[in-house]
Amino acid sequence: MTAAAPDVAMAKPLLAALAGERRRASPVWLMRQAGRYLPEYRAIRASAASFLDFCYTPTLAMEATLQPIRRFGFDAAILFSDILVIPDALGQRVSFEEGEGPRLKPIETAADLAGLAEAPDWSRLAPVFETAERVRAALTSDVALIGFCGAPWTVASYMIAGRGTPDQAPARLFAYRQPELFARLIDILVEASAAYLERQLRAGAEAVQIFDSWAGVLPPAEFERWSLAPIARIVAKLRAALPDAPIIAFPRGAATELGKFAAIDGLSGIGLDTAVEPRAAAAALPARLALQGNLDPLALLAGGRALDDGIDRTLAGFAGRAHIFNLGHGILPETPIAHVERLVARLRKTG
Ligand code: 1CP
Repeated sequence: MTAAAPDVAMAKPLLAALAGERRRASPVWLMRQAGRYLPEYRAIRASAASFLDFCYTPTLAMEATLQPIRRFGFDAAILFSDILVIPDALGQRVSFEEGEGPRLKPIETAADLAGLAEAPDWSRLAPVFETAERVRAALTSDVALIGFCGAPWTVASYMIAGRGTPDQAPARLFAYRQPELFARLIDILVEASAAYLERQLRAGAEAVQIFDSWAGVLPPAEFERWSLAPIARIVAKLRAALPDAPIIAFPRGAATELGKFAAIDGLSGIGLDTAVEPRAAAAALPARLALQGNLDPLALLAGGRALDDGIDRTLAGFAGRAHIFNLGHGILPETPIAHVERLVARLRKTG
């Protein structure tokens, strides 16, 4: 964010890719790279009373952030937290039931919405920024720190349903039936998310990713209104505050609408899901964007030929573009550690 930024980008392969540089070896990190597939994560997770306590305890969150870096030598660490800390900080308390995922008191009425704070309680999120600061100080000079948030549509879908669902039908229905109210919720999330990312960047994050994990359940008109436009507003706000901050968007399932997404002004990279064909994406998406992805998490879980072929096809497809190797969605908890080791070894050998 200073005159030194290009040198930093040179030293850190992830930042170089986000600045548009092509290198022989694609830098690599994996979505959800910290977590239950790691025995050392399960061990420290057991020491916190709840998942949110875990996220809000800097010593533990820092350790969870660094575990996959120590084990695999990834090119980027992603701050250990969750997208649902934003509803939590807006006053819609979040809990995580063992083995069942998140639980929130669903937002159903105008009164429920009015019960939310206008802005996050930043004191509740202070441990997240402290974690970012500490992790950044602990990383070696070649590893970048990524901060993140959920996209307004994805976060709103959990706030409305109060839990994970297969297709976010509760939020889609809410948006059809009460569009003004839904727009109000999205507005709150746009403001909160932009400010949250800015604070992560000022605390030590060097790039940010906006996870729109549920973009793909929306028909095109709703997609533009609830997924695309709010993310474009966040990017514009962040660009105004921090002109050089690298921003990645991950619109999972965007499919035919991916091109519109890639056209968002100010994006540095775009995360591609498993359904995207690398060669077609490399040919179609604007050259100014780094492309991130998109090995099938199930190929990583399966290992063997499926893994090796998947890696090789991914690399071949994105050849010629600034590329960040990643999965098409988060790593699965059953993934064998040896397969992740094999992935990193193959990427570094190919490079
Ligand atoms: O007890 C536990 O260990 C809970 C499992 C867990 C973990 C490890 C949850 C609950 N969140 C996380 C961490 C997390 N979540 C990270 C950390 C950094 C990393 O290593 O990548 C990140 C980036 C997230 C982001 C997140 N949370 C997303 C977007 C990415 C994606 O996978 O689509 C979503 C949708 C969530 C919500 C959430 N949090 C946790 C769960 C189980 C879920 C999914 C709920 C559902 O839809 O059923």
